[in-house]
Amino acid sequence: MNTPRHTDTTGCAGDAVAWWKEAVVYQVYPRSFKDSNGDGIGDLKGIISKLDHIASLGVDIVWINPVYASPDRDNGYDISDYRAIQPRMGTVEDLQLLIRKVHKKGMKIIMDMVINHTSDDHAWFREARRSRDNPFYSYYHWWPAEKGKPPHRCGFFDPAGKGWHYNKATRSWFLHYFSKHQPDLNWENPEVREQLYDVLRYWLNMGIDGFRLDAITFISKDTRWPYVTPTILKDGYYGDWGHYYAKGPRLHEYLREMHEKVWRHYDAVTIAEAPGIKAEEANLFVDPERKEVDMVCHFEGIMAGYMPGEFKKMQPGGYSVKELKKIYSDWDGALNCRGWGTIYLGNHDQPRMISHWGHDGAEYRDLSAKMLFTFLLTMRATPFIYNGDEIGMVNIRFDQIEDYQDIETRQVYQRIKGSGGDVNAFMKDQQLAGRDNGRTPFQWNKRAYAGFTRGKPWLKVHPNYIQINAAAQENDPSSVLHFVRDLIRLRKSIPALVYGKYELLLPEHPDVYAYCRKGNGDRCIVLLNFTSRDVSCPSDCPIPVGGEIIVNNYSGIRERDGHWLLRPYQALVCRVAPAST
Ligand code: TEU
Ligand code: CA
Repeated sequence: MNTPRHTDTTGCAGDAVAWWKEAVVYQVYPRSFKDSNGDGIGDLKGIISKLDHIASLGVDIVWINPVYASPDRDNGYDISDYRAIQPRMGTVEDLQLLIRKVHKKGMKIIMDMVINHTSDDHAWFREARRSRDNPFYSYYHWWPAEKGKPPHRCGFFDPAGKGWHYNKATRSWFLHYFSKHQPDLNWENPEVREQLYDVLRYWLNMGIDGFRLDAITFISKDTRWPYVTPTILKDGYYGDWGHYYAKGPRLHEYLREMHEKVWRHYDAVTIAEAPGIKAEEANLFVDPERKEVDMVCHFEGIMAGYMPGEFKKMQPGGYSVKELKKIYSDWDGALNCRGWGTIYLGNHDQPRMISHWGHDGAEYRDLSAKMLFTFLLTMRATPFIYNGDEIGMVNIRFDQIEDYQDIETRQVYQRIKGSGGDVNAFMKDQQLAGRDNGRTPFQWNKRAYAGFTRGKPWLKVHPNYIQINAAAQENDPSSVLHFVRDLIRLRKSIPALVYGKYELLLPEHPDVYAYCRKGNGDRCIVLLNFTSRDVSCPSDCPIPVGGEIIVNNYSGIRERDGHWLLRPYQALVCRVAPAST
């Protein structure tokens, strides 16, 4: 698949063909995908046993979340040995077998790499915290006690919201943007950078095809440690924190160095997880001339509808379709002719796609899933499918804090409780937004624990697995699963759906997201009703005469008074083939 399938472009230098632009990514959350040995935790052998399912979708890249040695405080996002596989996940041999099998099926495999921080159990940190003279002390960021208290920084997963933790032996605080078990690495130290580049080469040499770079926008810190006003650095989660933390003075210098020392020597794809990055900054990362990374996963789309300055609290009434259109159109506009985008509607840090953006009640569950997949797979960006979404999995909505395993939910609960906040409101918000909603075990079939494990799963299985599971979807030609497969095939057969220009239609329509994808005389018009109501598409809605409907999640199209009438969550794609233009 290194050779791109398509040769036509829009004529922009930045739209040059590349295999990863034509790819569809499938994200596997290994812990919850398939358990092979009955310990209740998904593992590498489990993934291997389900590769047929993945390949059957027609996806090109498999991204696996971290499987390195880790005390698992944050499900692997706290690495204690960069070159070892977490024994619960399997062995290096299992990984090598997975790589071979994925390649044999014509797909690529990328790993998640967490290099903003390590685990506090990593040998570097165990040394570092012993004394200031230890050679590893300078691998991390410290604030010495003789300077008084450190200036406030956020610890996103800290029960007090604090990003500095005091270490007695060194009489200093260490920095941790996430939990105190995840100390931030000191990228100012060239030895740290060399060590990390070596880790990247190690896995690339083993046959890995690239990386998703976790929280990479946070690696550079302003080590003059300026006082930052609380209005900029809110204790709250989604204030402006991201924009501050993602603006470290040497960030782009580090990314260019990484490119020069690592990526340049491999045909690897690099995807930067980019919290805090706005559309206008996107090209600083992905403009090919800058030689930094291939793509970024921004947060603006996924955070639409959350209350600013609050911890993952949804706005009453949810997101607005107009806001969504603006965000995605701005990103497309910013990248147009220069960089290349990504699109995702869910991942392991988010609630389930259908519960978040669609409707998870029985009546609209499948319809809204199909509409959302139509959106995901017809935009001008590399689409990321999160495992389970293709079979229509939805939020579990726990009502007890004990059911949650996620460090984020648990710590924020402590924070709110400790400060006398409204824990009941928080529990309600978590039913919509909590990360564990997206992490419940994959629902394979209607056997015990949804066929995920022979033992007891590490996180509860959604009770709806009897109806919603891969086996049932497989047997139903009208299922979400079949729809997704068809859409992926369609995206691959129509170059305009990959490289074609994106043009927003009906910008003022409050419910319908409509756009056109154009390239090489080919034109596809996409109409998406994001609501559970019948809505009319005004007469200026340019359904062309002679167009062919190539996607419809209903069996027909309704018309009233010369207007198209879109049914709840209806998705239509109309193609005006090259011959008829
Ligand atoms: O997430 C980075 C990040 O910015 C998170 O704070 C994210 O905003 C949050 O999870 C949303 O609720 C990455 C990983 O994807 C996440 O799973 C890790 O917990 C985090 O880094 C720390 O490594
Ligand atoms: Ca297991």
